[in-house]
Amino acid sequence: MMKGHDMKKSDEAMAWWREARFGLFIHWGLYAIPAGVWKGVENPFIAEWIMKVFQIPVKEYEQLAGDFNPVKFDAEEWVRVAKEAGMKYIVITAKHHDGFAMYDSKVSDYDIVDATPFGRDPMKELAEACRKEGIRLCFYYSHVQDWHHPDALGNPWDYPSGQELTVYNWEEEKQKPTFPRYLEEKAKPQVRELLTQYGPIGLLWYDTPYDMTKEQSKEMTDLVREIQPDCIVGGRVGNEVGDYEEMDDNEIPAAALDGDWQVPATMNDTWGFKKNDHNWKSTQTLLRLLVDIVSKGGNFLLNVGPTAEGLIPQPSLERLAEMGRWLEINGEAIYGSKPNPFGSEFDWGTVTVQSPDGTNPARMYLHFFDWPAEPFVLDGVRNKVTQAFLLADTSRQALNVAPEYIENVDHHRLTIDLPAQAPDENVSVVVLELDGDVDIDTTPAQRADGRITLSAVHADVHAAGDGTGPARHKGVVENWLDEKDWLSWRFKVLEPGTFDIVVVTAEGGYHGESQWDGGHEITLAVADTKLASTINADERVYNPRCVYWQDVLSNVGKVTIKKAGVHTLEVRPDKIVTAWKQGFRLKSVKLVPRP
Ligand code: FHN
Repeated sequence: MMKGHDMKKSDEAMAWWREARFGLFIHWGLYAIPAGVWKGVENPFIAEWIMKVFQIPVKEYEQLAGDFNPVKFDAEEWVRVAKEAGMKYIVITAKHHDGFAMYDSKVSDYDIVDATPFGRDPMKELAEACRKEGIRLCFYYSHVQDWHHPDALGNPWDYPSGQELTVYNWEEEKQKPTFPRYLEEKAKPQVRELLTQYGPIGLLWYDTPYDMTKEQSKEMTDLVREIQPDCIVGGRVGNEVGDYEEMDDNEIPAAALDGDWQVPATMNDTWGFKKNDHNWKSTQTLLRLLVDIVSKGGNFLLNVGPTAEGLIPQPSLERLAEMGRWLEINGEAIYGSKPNPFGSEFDWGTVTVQSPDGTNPARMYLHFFDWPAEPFVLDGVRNKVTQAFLLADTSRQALNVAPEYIENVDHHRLTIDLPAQAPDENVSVVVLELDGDVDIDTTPAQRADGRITLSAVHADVHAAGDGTGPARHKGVVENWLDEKDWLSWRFKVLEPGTFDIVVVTAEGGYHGESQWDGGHEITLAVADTKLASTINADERVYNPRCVYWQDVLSNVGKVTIKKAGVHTLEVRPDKIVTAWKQGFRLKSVKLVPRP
């Protein structure tokens, strides 16, 4: 049995978080005053980084505290907004990288109670409001970067460290020998305050671990374990010693993943308030992100950046209210749900599941982003469907479901008759009640429209090289650096014919920056045909599930498959290009029938 920090949270301690699925992130601090503009110059980066972007000296940035008076702040109102949005927890910046404590700290006077005319402790007010409303309060704490502290990371303009740093090269930022002093004198005592002054805290959300040693990450985890054993430790404590995995900002994995994980996401392109950022995602986009993340087994932590007056921006309020209205009707398909049992993404939407609890049969929820014009065909469900209806339809009018078994390829297919009109313009949910627990055949199969998608999650990975990779990570195969490694899929062909083959690779990056490697040379083998090609960006397709990064399509050639049945497709690289260290990041191979 593992001990201390090596022991992940029990299922019992994670239960509320798995049930919750949707939380509110709040980035609020002194940076809300400049709101993205410093001395008339626009900050091209996220609002809360303004001090670093303009290398504002500590003495000058500190002056902002004297002007911080968010008299319109109303903790009860913020909690009401979260609750009405259908959110179950709030994570708020108790201290961001600028080092300013947004609560009453005895460790440093650089805090909202001692240094501002406001003089109130918003965390205390939020803790009370959350308790009343049954919302879990959680704290964000920047445990490595503190631009106000001479020993912490991130501020070489006031406290030179000998490193030549630009704003954006944080991956290369290294601890100074005095860093442990910051941990002992500020970070740990402040985390202790946060865990002792505000009652039970749901989650401690550390950030930007940089080059924390494993021992240091464990110390920050142990601190939480010691004071509030039930408090979940966020994945960005570093070195994988948190209780769940935090995805990169706005990054959504390409498939359902095992384990607990979360996506922190912006509503526009900033976390802290930026007066000139009007690039708001629509409610539809946000709802689809929520549904998609939950269907892959994750939590969605959606951000707002309140103003220096203490108000959540109106566009955020509108979107949250609309999401709440959708959840009021469709929440059954979200809260505590299990991930898409098919594993990979569908073009039309996605799937969540509620499993039997002994009395109820399993329910499968089909979340439609695109409402089908024709009867909808779902492949691979071995269960009998006992009932089908629209979740939004309170009369529970039955939908007709016709099952079919295609014997020669051992394939199950359901055809569902749907009304002409989608019940919801954003996401419409169809409920399939099953005869028992979900029983899905995940062997990739040709769909009714003739297409075949072979996803990375369903590939057999052959680590024939030095044995270190490639690895399935975040729903793609990545870290594919060794040309001896290869992938294969077995898949069912129902209607033989000629297919165009397209290899889909995935972009990565930070805040929309594209990191994508092309130029890999591969040989693809299927049905006695071998196709040699180079992975190029023949087409880039907007990926609504991962707004900031595109799917990059590369045409490989065509193949004729003459017989129905189970076939195999192999992808073997001849040359891999590795500019971004991730090498060949393969999401899927698509076979598209020729007309
Ligand atoms: O640098 C921070 C950033 O300001 C923001 O707080 C995000 C939220 O996930 N975390 C860091 C970057 O990943």
